[in-house]
Amino acid sequence: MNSNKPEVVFVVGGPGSGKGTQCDNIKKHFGYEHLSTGDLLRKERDSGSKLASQINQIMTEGKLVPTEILIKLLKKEMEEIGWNKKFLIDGFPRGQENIDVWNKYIGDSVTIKFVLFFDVDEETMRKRLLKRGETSGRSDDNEASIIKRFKTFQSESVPIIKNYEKLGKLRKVNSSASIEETFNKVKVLFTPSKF
Ligand code: B4P
Repeated sequence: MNSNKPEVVFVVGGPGSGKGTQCDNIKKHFGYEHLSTGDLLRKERDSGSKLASQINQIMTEGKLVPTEILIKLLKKEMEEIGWNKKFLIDGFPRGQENIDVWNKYIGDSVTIKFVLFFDVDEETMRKRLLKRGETSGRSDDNEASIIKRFKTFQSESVPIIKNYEKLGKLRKVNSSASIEETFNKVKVLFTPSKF
């Protein structure tokens, strides 16, 4: 890519679709910096900041945390890592507000390479999240929160994913198979011959 701007891949998909799992692999194989929006928000919540209880309540309800909170955390992290890197932004964007606030604070200062979408049915995601919930201690890995997270995904995220598809920016990977099989499909998208 002929630009000095940092390169960004947005990574989207339903809760439990394998975003974080595959980002770990992409980071190892292709040298990207991996920023998980969920992890950034959990870190802020656990820091005991004045936003902690608000963030915790919203996440447990499966809703989206106000983007103004998230974007500050994201921008700070990108600046600390260094603006000359390649970034995977995992769990972003999840709705139109995410996009609008991103455009306001970051926008043209980076190049969006593509939007990677992990597509998988709800039943598979539900099973994965409940299994993770046995050990994760996450306040949102339980049956009631999962149902709400699916609703938020359908109402907020699906419309913007469809729009990226229309714009030709979307790279869709079915992630219902094993982690290894899914990563084999992901690898193809990150090989230079695709660009
Ligand atoms: P996240 O932390 O992003 O939660 P997630 O959707 O469950 O994804 P995660 O990456 O953790 O899980 P993965 O699918 O890899 O977000 C949590 C909350 O934070 C949101 O609900 C929201 O409140 C807030 N938030 C986050 N981003 C936001 C934003 N942009 N704007 C506003 N609010 C935001 O993996 C799940 C499980 O499946 C794992 O146990 C994994 O091992 C397993 N798994 C993955 N792939 C598998 C495979 N192929 N086979 C078998 N198991 C697999």
